[in-house]
Amino acid sequence: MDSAISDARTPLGASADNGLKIVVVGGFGVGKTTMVRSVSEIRPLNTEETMTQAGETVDDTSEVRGKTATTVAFDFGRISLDARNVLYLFGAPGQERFWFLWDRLFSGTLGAVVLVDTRRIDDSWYAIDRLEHHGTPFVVACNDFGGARHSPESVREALDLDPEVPLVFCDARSRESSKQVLIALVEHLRTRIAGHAAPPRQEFV
Ligand SMILES: Nc1nc2c(ncn2[C@@H]2O[C@H](COP(=O)(O)OP(=O)(O)O)[C@@H](O)[C@H]2O)c(=O)[nH]1
Ligand SMILES: [Mg+2]
Repeated sequence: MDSAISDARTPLGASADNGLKIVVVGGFGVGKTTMVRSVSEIRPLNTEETMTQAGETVDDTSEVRGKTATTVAFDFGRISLDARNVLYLFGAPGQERFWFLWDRLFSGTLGAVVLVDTRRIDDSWYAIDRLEHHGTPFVVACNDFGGARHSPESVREALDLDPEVPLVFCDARSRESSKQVLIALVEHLRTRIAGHAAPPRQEFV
C-alpha cells in the first residue's frame, strides 16, 4: 500500500458539492476493507475490531488465514475526482448478522463492486441477489488470493451472472488494481446510461 496516500489527511476541497457513492460488498474476508484502504486518499474510517473468541464459532476463518480483525459496521473511504466531485466508498460487511444494514446502505448508490474469493464463491451470492433486487448496477471482481486462477467462464457460471455484468480479476492490496476495478464499474455505468434517455442524477445521501 502507498503509505503517502494512506497516511495523508487530505482536506476535502471547499468547492466539492457533488458526492457519488459506491459500495464494495462480498463475503467475509474477501478483501473489502483492503480495497477501500488501497484506493482511498484519506486514512479510511473503518470499524475493524479484533476478533474475539466469541466470534470464533460465528465467523468462518478456516479459509482466511491471518485474518484477526473483522469489520463491525462498514469501511469508509474517499477519492476526490475533481474540484466538485467526490467519490465515497463504503465497504459493507457480508456476514449475515449485518444484513439489516444493507438496504439503507444501498440508497443513493451509483453502483457496487462485488468482491469474490474464488475459493468461496457461494459467499458472494447474497450480495448479488440483493443488488439485483435493488436494481443497483454492479461489477464482479475476483480477488487474487494465489492458487489456480479460475476461468472467467467458470466464475460466471458458478455465480449465474448476467452476460452484461462485467467480470474482472484484481488484487485488492494494489491501489492500481483496485482503481481498475472502479474504472470498470464507471464504464459499466456509462454503458447503461447511454442506453437510457435521461441519466438520473445521483446524490450522496
Ligand atoms: N493474497 C491476498 N490477500 C488479500 C487480498 N486482499 C485482502 N487480502 C487479505 O485477506 C484478508 C481479509 O481481507 P479484508 O480486507 O479484511 O476482508 P473483508 O472481510 O472483506 O474486509 C486480510 O488478511 C488481507 O490482508 C488479495 O488481493 N490477495
Ligand atoms: Mg472488512
